Amino acid sequence: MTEINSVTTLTQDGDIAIITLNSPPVNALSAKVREGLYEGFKAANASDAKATVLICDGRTFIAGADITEFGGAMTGPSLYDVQEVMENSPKPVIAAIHGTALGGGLEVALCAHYRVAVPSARVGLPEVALGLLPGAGGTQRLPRIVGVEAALDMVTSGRHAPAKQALGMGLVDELVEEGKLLEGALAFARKAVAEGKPLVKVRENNAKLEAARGHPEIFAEFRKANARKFRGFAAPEANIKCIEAAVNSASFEEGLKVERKLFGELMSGSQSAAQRYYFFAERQANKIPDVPDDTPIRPIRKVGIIGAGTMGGGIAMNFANVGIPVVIVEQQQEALDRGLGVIRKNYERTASRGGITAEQVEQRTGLITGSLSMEDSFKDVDLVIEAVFERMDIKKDIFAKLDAICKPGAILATNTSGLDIDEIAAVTKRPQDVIGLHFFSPANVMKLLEIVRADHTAKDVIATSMKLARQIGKIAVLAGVTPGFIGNRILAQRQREAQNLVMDGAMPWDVDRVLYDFGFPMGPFAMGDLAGLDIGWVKEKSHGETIRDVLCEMDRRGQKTGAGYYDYDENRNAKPSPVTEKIINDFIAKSGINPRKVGDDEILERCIFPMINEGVKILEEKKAIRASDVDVVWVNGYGWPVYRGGPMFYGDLVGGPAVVLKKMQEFQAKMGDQFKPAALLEKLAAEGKTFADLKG
Ligand code: T1G
Repeated sequence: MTEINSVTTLTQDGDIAIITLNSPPVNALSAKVREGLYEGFKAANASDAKATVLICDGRTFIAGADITEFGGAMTGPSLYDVQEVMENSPKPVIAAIHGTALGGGLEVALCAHYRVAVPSARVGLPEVALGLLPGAGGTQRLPRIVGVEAALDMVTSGRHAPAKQALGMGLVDELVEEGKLLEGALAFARKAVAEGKPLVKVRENNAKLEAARGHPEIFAEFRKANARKFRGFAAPEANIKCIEAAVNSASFEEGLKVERKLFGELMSGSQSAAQRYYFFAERQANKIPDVPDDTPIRPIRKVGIIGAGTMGGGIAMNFANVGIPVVIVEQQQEALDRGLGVIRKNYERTASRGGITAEQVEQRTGLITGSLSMEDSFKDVDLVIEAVFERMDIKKDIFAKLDAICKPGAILATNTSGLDIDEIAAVTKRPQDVIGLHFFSPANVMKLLEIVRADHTAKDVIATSMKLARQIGKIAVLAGVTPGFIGNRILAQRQREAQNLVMDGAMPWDVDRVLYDFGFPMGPFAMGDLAGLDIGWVKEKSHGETIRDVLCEMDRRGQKTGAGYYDYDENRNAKPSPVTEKIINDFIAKSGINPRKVGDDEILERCIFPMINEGVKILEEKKAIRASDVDVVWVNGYGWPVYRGGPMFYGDLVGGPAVVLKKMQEFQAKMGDQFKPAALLEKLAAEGKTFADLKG
């Protein structure tokens, strides 16, 4: 065995050379790994071996370039150098893939002459998720193997294709037995030598490109079909342009030049900086400083849910989806039947779209049972999640009962979206077992889970909840007990200003347009119309005190009544409403305010900057662990465009605490203390710090 460097060894099995990488956690293409590959292949090429196998130790094949090195000075051999010494090897090179061959990892594998994989492996070019594109020939080699349409899908979706599918697309040449990757790769190498298999250089396969040449409609249709999905993002279009260049360029090198140019542009842009920041922010959110990774986990084998409404039903599906049985308790049979019926319909709809099989529908609905009695059903559950009306008295009554019914060690969770969990926990004799699990509607779809730590919540309850969140496919963020926790508390700032902007003269559709153009899926007024303006509205108590009251009194309750802030046509397309405009103007006139022209910049800053300021307050009060957690909440739970990183990252993008402070002070002077800067914001500005430095 030759140790090429600290992460690479070269061994030989008979007449086959084996280059093994071992650079945890994911064999990313760091300078060390590139050096090991380059020197390893030079040595193998010069040896008497008849073929070379590239394989990785640890949990995965190369999962891409080392993102932590981006923006730093490049040292040692480049990825191109590595690819050249592989592709031009005088003997067959076989890449042996397990785990995930992603990004630069797949681009390296595409420079091997052959690829074998275990069935559990996945391959993909997910650079678009980092606001980038495959910058090591991936956009030029991939379409040469899988064709233009499949390549467009893979580089713009960033999806990880299962090995079996990759085999079907020609990305992998053979599947070998699970757990026997090296043996399978060596056998393939020996067969290649024995049969004198050609040294296939993907870069020379032009057939699939020629088939697409002269068919620009392929790209036009793809752009049209995905315009809505790619809205605001720079990377997808750059990826498409690279595939187009692969088809239209006279040579591989020419296409590679286009790829390199567009890669550089994306890499130096703010969108990729935001998306790379976000990649690590999501992984940081898992880490709770005072809850070590080895904190014991309570087993969750059975879950109880109180309430079969929209939230309860959606929450139940998350557990059934991963094979955990759930019992839902309701007060009336009719409500229970309705709730279980909605769950089945949701699964059947997913099955009708090919998302799951009919058998899985039966399997999952079979795991969800109903009951009218907590006493009968909750004695043996490991976790109960209460998902009933947002009324403190009801929740306290339920938790007092749960305290008496549930076994010792059961976790008692509430899905409240902002009530005081310490007050709820105080009605039990086991506040250490009480925690907030705040799901977002639709709970079976939305990725975010705000896990709320109350004063007495035990560390193993937190650790168990964080782990369970990953198990059910959620991105969890830990929050402290404060009204509205992280997400809703910040949302209240934007909602308040949206309403105030209308009172100052902006129309609802102006505010919505600015936030839509900023990148949100929709603005607050369109969102209100979608959800229904009468949520929490009580007809008997309504006396036209707010614009919403007036709209509801006129039965303009949103999309469901064909009118709300907007007027809706039969296809629910919204258009600004002269009726609403008159209601607003009358309302303003009555309130004695002089309306004025409100510019787009003011709309944006008045909606966004108070959100950043509130994020600072939440960290100041230690209700969040780090600034990036606030961003993970908003990107995953409230539609903040990931290519702007999140409210705190955006704060740094627009110039940092000093800029946000100055604007808040301007607004405070003009409009009042609702814009009062957080003390910590003043401190950050004074110390020249950034929001990214902020820790709770
Ligand atoms: N670079 C550096 N660190 C990485 C990394 C990477 N590419 N991928 C993962 N990590 C770290 C991660 O931060 C975490 O660290 C640990 O590994 C485990 O990750 C030229 C330009 C591979 C599917 O986009 O999608 O190649 O928190 O918690 O859930 O064209 O990580 O433990 O300290 O996510 O099992 C393209 C990114 C790069 C793949 C594993 N590649 N990674 O998921 O573990 S750009 C990617 C993933 C590129 C070229 C271009 C996932 C995973 P820590 P994890 P996981």
